[in-house]
Amino acid sequence: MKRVTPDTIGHMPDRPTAPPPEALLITVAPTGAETSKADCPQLPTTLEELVATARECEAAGAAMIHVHIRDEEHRPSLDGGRLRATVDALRSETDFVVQLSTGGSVHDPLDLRLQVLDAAPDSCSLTMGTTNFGDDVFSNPWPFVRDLYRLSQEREVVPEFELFDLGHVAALTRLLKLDGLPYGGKVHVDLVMGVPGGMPGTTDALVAAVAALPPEVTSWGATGIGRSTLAVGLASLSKGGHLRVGMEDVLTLARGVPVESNRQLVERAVAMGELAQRRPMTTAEARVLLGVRPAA
Ligand code: KMH
Ligand code: ZN
Repeated sequence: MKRVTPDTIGHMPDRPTAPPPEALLITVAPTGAETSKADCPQLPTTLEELVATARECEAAGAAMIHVHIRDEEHRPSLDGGRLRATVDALRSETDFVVQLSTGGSVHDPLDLRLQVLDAAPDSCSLTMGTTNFGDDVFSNPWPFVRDLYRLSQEREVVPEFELFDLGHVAALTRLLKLDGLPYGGKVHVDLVMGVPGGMPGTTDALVAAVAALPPEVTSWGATGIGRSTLAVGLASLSKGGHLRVGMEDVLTLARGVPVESNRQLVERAVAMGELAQRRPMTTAEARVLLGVRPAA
């Protein structure tokens, strides 16, 4: 066995350590399922565009990527082969924690949404209840939530609990009581605020949601849809939370100023974090925070 001396310590492989409180997890959600390529040609919809965006965003300071994929016609897709190819490409081209959306689009059937885990991502989104979503309904019946959760435990995929409403906080409390902790033992939550039909993207709503989180929650972040992005981001930072940004959630930098690339949104999140004396978390730190396996 190798003896550990002060001389050898510097040469030992890095041990994963818990990130310090000032480390800020920035998640980028670059594509989503709601915006069409025709309306927004700069939206990354092909695998090549997604990988290029991912590399830029990782270099800018993001540590996790929340992925929705598209088909050849740029329409939302849950195709298993494409999902696996996407996970493989992101793993080989970046160090990102790769999170696949199980929410898909509002038109995706529940059975296909469960099959997303076949692509073996590091993490998956898991929404805690049904929500009105503009004129549509984002369907997440309780038995589906439990099936997806138990499947994530079985497959060793770390869920990120997406909470669109205060009722979803109560549902998370109930789920953890019934089915125990996620794979990896950590409980990470993302408050998705400002969806028409969900909780508003305000500081007051964020404070109420954070106050109601169950004690098992080990980390949380927030994202504000559309115009609420800045209010929610600043509120999250001031409460010690993390940030999700990206073209899934917002398409303008200011009134009438379109987002040209996801990198711009990550850079703005880094700048907001700097003001709050929070530095971007590394991908290795994010893995420890979330309970995801170290990169291969
Ligand atoms: N596209 C929305 C209907 C998720 O990724 O898990 C659902 C969504 C949430 O984006
Ligand atoms: Zn999503």
